[in-house]
Amino acid sequence: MRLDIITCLPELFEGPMNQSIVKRSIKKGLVSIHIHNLRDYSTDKHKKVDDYAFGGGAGMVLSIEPIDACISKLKEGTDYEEIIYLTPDGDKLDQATANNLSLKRNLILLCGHYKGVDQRVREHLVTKEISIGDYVLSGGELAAMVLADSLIRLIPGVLNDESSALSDSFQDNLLAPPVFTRPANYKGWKVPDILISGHEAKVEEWRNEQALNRTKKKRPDLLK
Ligand code: 6GU
Repeated sequence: MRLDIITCLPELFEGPMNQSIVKRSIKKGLVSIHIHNLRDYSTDKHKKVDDYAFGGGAGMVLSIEPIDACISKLKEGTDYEEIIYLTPDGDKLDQATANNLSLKRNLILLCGHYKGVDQRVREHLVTKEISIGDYVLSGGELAAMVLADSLIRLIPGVLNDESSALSDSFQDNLLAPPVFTRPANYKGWKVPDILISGHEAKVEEWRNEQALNRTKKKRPDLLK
C-alpha cells in the first residue's frame, strides 16, 4: 500500500509513523508513506495556504489552489483508488471501513486544518470523507494517523500470527476476550483454571463466551 498524506504540519507525522508496527511494515516493503507539505505547493511568496472565509466569520480556510496542485502532481505518477479528506463531519470510521480500505493499493489522505478546506475541494477533488469520532480535533493530522494505523495493521504480512488482526475487538462485531499472562497466581488473584488446562477447544469456547458477555455488558449496540 502506498499512502500519500497531504498536511501543513508534516512534523507531526515523524514520531507515530516511525514506530512499532507501522515502522516494521515499511521495513518489510508492505507499506510506503509519503508526507507532503502543503506549503511546498503554495505560489504565494509567504507560502500561505489559507485565507479568510468569504462572507466573514472567524477562522481561516485552506485554499483550493495548493491542494489541487499537490493532488494533480501526485496523480501524474499514481492512480489513486480514494482521495480521503479527514473531517469531523465525515463518515465515522469503523472496522468494516478499515478492512475495506486496507485492500486498496494507493490512497491520498488530506488533512484539513483551522476551519477546514474550501468546499470546492470536497466537491471536486475528494472521493471520501472520514471522521474518527464525535469530537473535534485541532486538525486532521491525528485522525489521519489513526486511520493509517488501522489500515496498515490489516495488510497481510504486517502482523505476525500471535497478534493476528482476526482476534481483535470489533473484527467480528465482538469485543476481544480478557487475556492473562504469568504469574498464574499473583497475590491470590488467579488466572481462570480453564486457561491453564491445556484444553484447546474449551479455551476457545471460554473465549467466545467471554467475548459475547463483555460485548453484551459494555457495547450492546454492537450486537444489533
Ligand atoms: Cl477527521 N478531523 C478533526 N479535525 N476532528 C475530528 C476528526 C477529524 N474526527 C474526529 N474529530
